[in-house]
Amino acid sequence: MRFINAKFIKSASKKAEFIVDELPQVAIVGRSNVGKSSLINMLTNIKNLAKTSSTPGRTRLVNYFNINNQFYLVDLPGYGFNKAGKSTASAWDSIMNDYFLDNEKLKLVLLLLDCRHEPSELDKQMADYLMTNEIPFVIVLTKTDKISRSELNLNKAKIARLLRFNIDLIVPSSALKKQGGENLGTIIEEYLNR
Ligand SMILES: Nc1nc2c(ncn2[C@@H]2O[C@H](COP(=O)(O)OP(=O)(O)O)[C@@H](O)[C@H]2O)c(=O)[nH]1
Ligand SMILES: [Mg+2]
Repeated sequence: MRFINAKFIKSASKKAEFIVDELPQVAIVGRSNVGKSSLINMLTNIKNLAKTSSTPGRTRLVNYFNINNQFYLVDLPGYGFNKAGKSTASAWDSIMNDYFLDNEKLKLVLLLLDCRHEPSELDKQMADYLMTNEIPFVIVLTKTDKISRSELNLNKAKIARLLRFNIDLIVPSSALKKQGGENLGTIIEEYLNR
């Protein structure tokens, strides 16, 4: 699938503002600064569709992008920060629970991890939460332009082992080099058609 027609629809700050309609949803989660907005911009090939930032954690918004009138790509708040932008020990934030639980339109979650680092406690909480709640997800490794191919392979295997996650469902990506988009398109299409 190519993301031919992408449009920002709205930001929601609470459950009452969430979009509930006939279109399925694919959500993106990960800690602040991992590269969520950059991935959206890469996938849609629109430079500033999602705002990127080097100062994490200020906004707690759920951002909806309509893709091809086929589904919503949903940018969730980066975890590890509360509403005031202070760091917290929990990935949890009521807006995330509200979004995830009983969301019949949610077909797939992309859990983003920086390819350079071991998953943090918060990343593990996030993966556990998705598994416990039987929410389908794949892991997307971001910023692969920052390490060598051999390092990437080592880190990928390590992340799979630490999170007990199928290594075949770990997708490397680089927004800078525009890599990984085709793979993700194929995976998203597959989950939308389930
Ligand atoms: N080198 C490199 N930098 C990236 C990549 N993706 C994101 N970044 C940078 O990482 C920072 C955070 O990115 P952003 O997309 O705003 O992360 P978000 O907070 O998860 O939405 C920005 O400075 C981006 O330019 C990538 O693939 N390669
Ligand atoms: Mg962002």
